[in-house]
Order: sequence, then C-alpha cells, then structure tokens
Amino acid sequence: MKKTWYKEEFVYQIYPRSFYDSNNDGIGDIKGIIEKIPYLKELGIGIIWLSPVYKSPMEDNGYDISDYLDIAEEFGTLSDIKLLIKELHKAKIKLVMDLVVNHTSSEHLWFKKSIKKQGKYKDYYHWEKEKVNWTSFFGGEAWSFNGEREEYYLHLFAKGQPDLNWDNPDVRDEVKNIIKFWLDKGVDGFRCDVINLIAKNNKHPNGKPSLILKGKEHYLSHPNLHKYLHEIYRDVLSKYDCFTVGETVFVNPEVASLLTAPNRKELSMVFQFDHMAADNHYVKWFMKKFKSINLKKSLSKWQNKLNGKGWNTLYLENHDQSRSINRFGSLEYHYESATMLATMLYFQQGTPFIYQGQEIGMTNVSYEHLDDYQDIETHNIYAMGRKLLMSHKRMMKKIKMMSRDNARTPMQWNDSKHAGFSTHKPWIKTNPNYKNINVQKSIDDENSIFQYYREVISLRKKHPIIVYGAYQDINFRNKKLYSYRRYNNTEELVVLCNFSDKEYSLKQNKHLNYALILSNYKDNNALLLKPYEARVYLKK
Ligand code: ISL
Ligand code: CA
Repeated sequence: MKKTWYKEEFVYQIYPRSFYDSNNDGIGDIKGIIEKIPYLKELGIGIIWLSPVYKSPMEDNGYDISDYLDIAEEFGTLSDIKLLIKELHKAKIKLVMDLVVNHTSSEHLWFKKSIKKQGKYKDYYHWEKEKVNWTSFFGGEAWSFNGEREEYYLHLFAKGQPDLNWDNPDVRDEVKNIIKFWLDKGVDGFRCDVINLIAKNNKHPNGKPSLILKGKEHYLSHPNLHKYLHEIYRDVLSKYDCFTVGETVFVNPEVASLLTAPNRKELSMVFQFDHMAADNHYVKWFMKKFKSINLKKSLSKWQNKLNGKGWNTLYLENHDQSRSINRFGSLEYHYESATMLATMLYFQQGTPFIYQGQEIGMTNVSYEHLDDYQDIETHNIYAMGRKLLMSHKRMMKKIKMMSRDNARTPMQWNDSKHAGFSTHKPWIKTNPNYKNINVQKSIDDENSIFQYYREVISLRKKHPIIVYGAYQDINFRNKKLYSYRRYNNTEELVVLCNFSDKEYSLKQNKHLNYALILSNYKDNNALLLKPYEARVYLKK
C-alpha cells in the first residue's frame, strides 16, 4: 500500500462560524483560527479541513457560494486566508478547503447570466420548460420556476443553491480554474461537497415513485462522475502534492472503491454515510434506537471491502451530524464513552477526522424554541413535517436529536460568558453546559477526553500498523463488545471496546502477554471490562 502524508495525519474539521471570534461580532472568523493554532498544535493534528469561508449570502452557512475566489466579509479577507496558510505551514499543519461545486449560490454571477441566457452561461445550470418531479435533500421540490427565464431550474438542496451542469465543458473549466487558484495559494487539498451528485442524466426524466429523494436514480453516482473526476485530476490535481476527500451520499463500497482506487486517479478517499444510519433508517429524520451492532456491521463492512482497494475515512461527527456521545455513547459515562468511541474508531484503517469540539466531548444542545435553531434544513424539515400533520412536539423532539445545529453551537473554550467564543452574543446560542465542558478545563485535567485524544494521536504516529495494518473482526456477532485486530507481517494490535453501561466478562483473554498501550480506565481487570471500557494491546 502506498504510504502518504494524508493517510498518516489526523484531520481536524473547523466550522469557522462557530470556532473562534477574534473581533467580537458574534461570528467566528479566519483570524480567530490563526489565534488558535497553538491549541491545534497541542492536540497534535496535521491537517485542517476548513468548511466554506467564500463569499456567500449564507442561506446554507457558506455552502451556497457566490464568489469562489473571494472571502465572505464576516470571515475576513483574502490576505487573512493567505496569512492563515502561512502560519499553518509554519506550524507544519496543512490546509484543506471545502470545494462546493455541485451547486453555486443563486447570487452567483453565472446564475444571474444563465437566467438571462447570456452567451455561454445559458447552459451552465439545469433548465427545463416543464416541471420535473424530483425532490430535494432539504425536503420539498427540487425544481423551481424562475419567473424571468420562465423555466424550471434544478436545486438538489435549497432554492438558493442551483445545480451546475457538469456536462458543459465550460463549467468544468471554471471548476478547474477555482481549484488551481487555491492550490497556487498554497492550499493542500479539498473536501469535495456532495461530489457524487455532480453528474446527472441530462434528459431529466421524472423520478420513479419514492418517499425520499425522488429522481435520485438519475444523478446518484452517475457513470459520468468518474469521467469528470478523472479529468479534474489529470488537468489540475496531478500537478500538485495535494489530496481530495469526496463527500459521497448513498454510496456503496463498490462505487467507493472505484472512486478511490489509486490507479484510477479520481479521489484520494471518500466520506460514506452507512455507519451514520446506525440510529436511523438511512434518513436521519426516520429515527430508530441505536444498536452498536449496526455501527459495527457497517464500519467492518467498509474496512473489509476497501482494504487494499481504496482508502477509508474515519469519522463520527461533522457539521451535519449531531454529537456522537448523544448518539452512540452515554451522557452518564461522558468520559468513558467518548474515549471508547475514539478508540473504537481511530485504530481502524483510514484517514482519521475530528470535528471541532469532539476532542473535549461537546454534546447536543436542546433549544426550547424553534427560532433558536438557525439551520435552513431544520426549518424546512419542520415545515414539511407539520404539513404532513405531525405535531409540533413530535417535530421538536426529532429536531433536538438530529438538527445539524447540534454540531454548530459555539466552540467551548472556557467557562466565561459565551464560553470564551466571543464577548458578543454569538450568532447561535451557546450550549449551557460550557461551564463543565470546555477546552481550558480539559487541558488542566490530566484525565480528560482531550488528553486521551492527544494520546491516540501520538500512538498513531508511533505505530504505523495503526495506519497501514490489515483489519479483521474478532467475534463479529458479539452485540456488546466491538473487538478487532490489526496486523502486518511482524506485529498485531488488538482493540477491545465495551459498548454498554454494564460490566462485561470476557471468557478468556488471549492478549494478556501483549503490551497494553492504551486504556480509558486506570485499573484493568484481566477478564472484566467496565462500562464503556476500551483497551488496545500490541504484540511486537
Ligand atoms: O445533512 C444532511 C442531512 O441532514 C445531509 O443530507 C447533507 O445535506 C448532505 O450530506 C450534503 O451535505 C453537504 O452539502 C450540503 C450542505 O448543506 C452540507 O452542510 C454539506 O455538508 C449542500 O451543500
Ligand atoms: Ca468575528
């Protein structure tokens, strides 16, 4: 397997709006990130993925871009980002930008010109005379009427996010220019937003009947996807030392292997969503009770299927997901379950991702009023649920558990007002638990989740087997314990994770003569795992 830096380093995702506010206007910004570089250094990460900071009307917090070559005023300026790149590189941290090119904002000049059918812009987007029945990821219809052009346009997300027409070579050239612009500024790679949606059946047939995402058979991982990604790689990416991680929705390991197989030269790795369905029916609003066996099943499946073929990403959280302790762990065993989850995940094969706040065990927020939620998806889904006659109470319950705002509350730096994020009222309400859960406290406490994350990160640097070793489940059918081994020609690593709040007795422990290199409990009983206990053994 080819060894490369982007397989070995931890990636830390920053959601800039909620990370750190340097000028106290209530909104996190680029200068704020620069101020926190020493913190990131202390944690030990090697790469930052920065969610969008480009010019945008912020209908979807920057995932609706109106100028790819400039920075939104609230986040700073082009010189701020240049300084960020410089300071990060000085600290030996790489920077990956978010590339959102399935769609633009409707405020983008291209869309304005497309409405007017001006020159080459006429076919930059998907237009139809008749309405098509596809439905949107955010609920509701995906084709909306534009009164000026008197045609319908496609938006798989919000109305303000029209989908680009990738079959148009001019559009692909625009994307290449954007990528080149940022790589020339020193950026080290891209996280490619919903990249497996870019290619569509351009005849736009109606979708077959479906409860969710009607029309998806006409654009999910369409065959042209591979062609377009390869072209981008050939013409631009191959000329730089950079990597790409594609966000791929409803993707299976076979397609993911095609996308990430090194010899095909498409993407370096992908985010898949199978394990995010461990507590729902593939659509997070259709919830079901969490069972750890479901999480194990899908993670193991991906470990086994991509080994030697493609490359996995390891994540439990991002800016679209609620917090992992609430979903897969336990608030009662806050430290134990957070550290167990980190052990379970980060000793697998793939590039590890940490979402801001995860390293201190930030948890879901529970706003009382719908108006406290800021996310466009939350409001759209609420409206849709109410239209389908679901009660306010029921919708609020769903939102409290699954709203994307759970992950978007301000980063909790210390126990001062607004959690030290800003002296100004933040754009979104702070989680009231910040007095207990914050960075300052975690750094001061030798036995914090933060210190455990530091340990995991340093172990991964010390033992290449964690990065490159093969993966195998141990006792796959066990519903309470998630255990697996990693191995190569000379070493073996064994991970044991108790996924419950009860003690668990092992019938035997074959690893007692191995070195115990990590555990989230101080005293380890050979044959008894305490609630949410995790252990890592290494045999040299
Ligand atoms: O968040 C989701 C469901 O609640 C996902 O369906 C999400 O919309 C999907 O993974 C695509 O996400 C990405 O593109 C969106 C943007 O809103 C998300 O923040 C981004 O991660 C549109 O650009
Ligand atoms: Ca600010």
